[in-house]
Amino acid sequence: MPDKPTTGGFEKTTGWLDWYDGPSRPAFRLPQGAVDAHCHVFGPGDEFPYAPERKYTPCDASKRQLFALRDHLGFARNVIVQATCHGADNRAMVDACLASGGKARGVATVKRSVTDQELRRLHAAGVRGVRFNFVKRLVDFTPQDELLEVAGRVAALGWHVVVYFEAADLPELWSFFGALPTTVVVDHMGRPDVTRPVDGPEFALFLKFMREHPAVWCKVTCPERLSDAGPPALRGERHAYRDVVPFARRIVDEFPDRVLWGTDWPHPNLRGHMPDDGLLVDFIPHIAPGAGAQRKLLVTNPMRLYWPEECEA
Ligand code: 0GY
Repeated sequence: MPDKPTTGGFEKTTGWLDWYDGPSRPAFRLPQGAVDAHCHVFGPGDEFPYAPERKYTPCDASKRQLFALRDHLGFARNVIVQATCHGADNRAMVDACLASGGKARGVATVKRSVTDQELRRLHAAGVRGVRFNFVKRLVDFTPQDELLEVAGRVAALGWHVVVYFEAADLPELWSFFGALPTTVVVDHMGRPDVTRPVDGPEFALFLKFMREHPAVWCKVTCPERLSDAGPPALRGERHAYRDVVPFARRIVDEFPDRVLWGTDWPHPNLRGHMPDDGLLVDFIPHIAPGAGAQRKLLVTNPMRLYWPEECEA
């Protein structure tokens, strides 16, 4: 079969920049049991409507398309993260987790008003974390006392908190993150400005943050969002997003037991270009050279966080 299609020919509806159809087959062979620990499902909108308060409208990206991509790239499992365009309505994510046959776990968005019964229902569906989003272009403000209360309730279920913020906002969020009573997972390396030096003060602050907080983990994800250099200029060159490599590699080298990786498919809210997910997988050996680091990044670490019952004590 040629490299495409991977999506089974399902109809796509556009409303935003469409995700990349027919991703290439990665040259890098993922280790057995690899987890795509950051991806989304969107809608379909007529079944799972988008939130009225959303800041963007994505193209539909269904669970079947996600599972087809998983198999095409060579992943065994997914962690499906609730995106802001679905607000605190977790139905599409939960539906995908339930349909995955145990191959997907989820990260939800919940409000202070969420009931204990609903939290238990989410847990039974496979949810193991909540996401707090501080990116101002994506969400309206939520008071920190409300977030702390939610964090306390989900920590009791053994869940963690995923946080998404811009690097410039780390200083003001530092003490709040430090006060969270459970594991904290930072999305996309805290969005460093990769045009600045990897040894510069901004990224040094992020490394210090991880050093001083052993419960903080990091997703070394989204080179396509962070890169200034962009995808490969030359056709056939598979080493994309070179300017992001030193940042991700620094984190993987120093914190090999606290890193996760994911595709971010279907790459919501992205301008400029849509990444080839096969090329994104080929980014991995550049940031995690060596089978040991790759195994931790792609298998051991996400399994510890999302399928701990399958890990040996
Ligand atoms: C991502 C990144 C983005 C969007 C969201 O929840 C979201 O809408 O996270 C972004 O726009 O940077 O991880 O999907």
